[in-house]
Amino acid sequence: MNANTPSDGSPQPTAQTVELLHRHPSNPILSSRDWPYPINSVFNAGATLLADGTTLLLCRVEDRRGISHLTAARSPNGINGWQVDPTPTFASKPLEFPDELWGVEDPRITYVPELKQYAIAYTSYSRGGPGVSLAMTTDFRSFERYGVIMAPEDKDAALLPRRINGYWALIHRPMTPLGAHIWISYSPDLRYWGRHRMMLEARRGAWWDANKIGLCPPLIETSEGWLAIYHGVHQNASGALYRLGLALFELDNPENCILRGDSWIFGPEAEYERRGDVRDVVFPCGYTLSPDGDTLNIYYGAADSCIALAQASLAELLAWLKTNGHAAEETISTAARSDR
Ligand code: BMA
Repeated sequence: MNANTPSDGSPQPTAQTVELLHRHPSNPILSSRDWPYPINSVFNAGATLLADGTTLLLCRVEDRRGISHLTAARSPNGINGWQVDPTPTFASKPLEFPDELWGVEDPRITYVPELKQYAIAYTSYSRGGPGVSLAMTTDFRSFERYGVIMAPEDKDAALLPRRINGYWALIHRPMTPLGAHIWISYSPDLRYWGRHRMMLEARRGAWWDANKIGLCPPLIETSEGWLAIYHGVHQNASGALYRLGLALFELDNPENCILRGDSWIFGPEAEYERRGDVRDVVFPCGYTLSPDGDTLNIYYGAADSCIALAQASLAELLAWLKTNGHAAEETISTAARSDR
């Protein structure tokens, strides 16, 4: 039992004495003003480091019809000097892929060494609601689309970079009668998916992550487990508040949660996070790891209007989780008791 676990099982506040995610002074690092063609907004970007050290962001761009597409922006340092593709890099193709009728959103990029390709899991907005689609690429110029791999309503998906016990694994967030929880599914070939398991449950009641959670960037592989940065959506009288929390999962069995933090670690505070098309949203879809092997560069959409950067130490995130986290059953039983 963790030092913070209360003896009577009641929810206890955990002290957050340190800032774990540090906003970059250049924030926001990209907005509609930087775009080479007219758009409404640019936010929720997938991220990866290319072989030559270039940071590539695959940005969700909402056009002036309300339909989103993805456009690549490249920078030598991941902060400024962005070269934005002059036209949409990955636009929906509703004639060939009807599930993309109302656009493509919120990409998560995973480099897959076995395939020597990048996998992009993204939301395809169909008549039936948002679903999860997959595309593969080597260069972010041409793409092989696999189409919808998780039927609506489902989103917030990312592929793991390697097979788990012989199977590819996808994290995603289906809406089910049980609620909006994080699930994992497995596939032998990236096309046919099964063995669906819930891996992290939204809490209930007054919690910051009650009722609706979703994976943010792809899971981060560490020697201690897969680290998840996930969002919780707190509904209150003025709308929804998107904040971020941490959880850690077993390396060889990622559906098993080792630790989950009780408090959120990052929430909307800066002006560009609090005001925009959708107020009070921080929504990362990608990260890169700096050459020091510890600094995470977390790229997040702010207020559905621009892209910002926050930096964190991987070692500090893990240390925080060890001190402030609980084993999954303890958290779930605490949540179960607290919502009665
Ligand atoms: C979520 C997603 C995100 C968006 C967020 C806040 O449901 O659709 O794309 O940033 O809502 O509007």
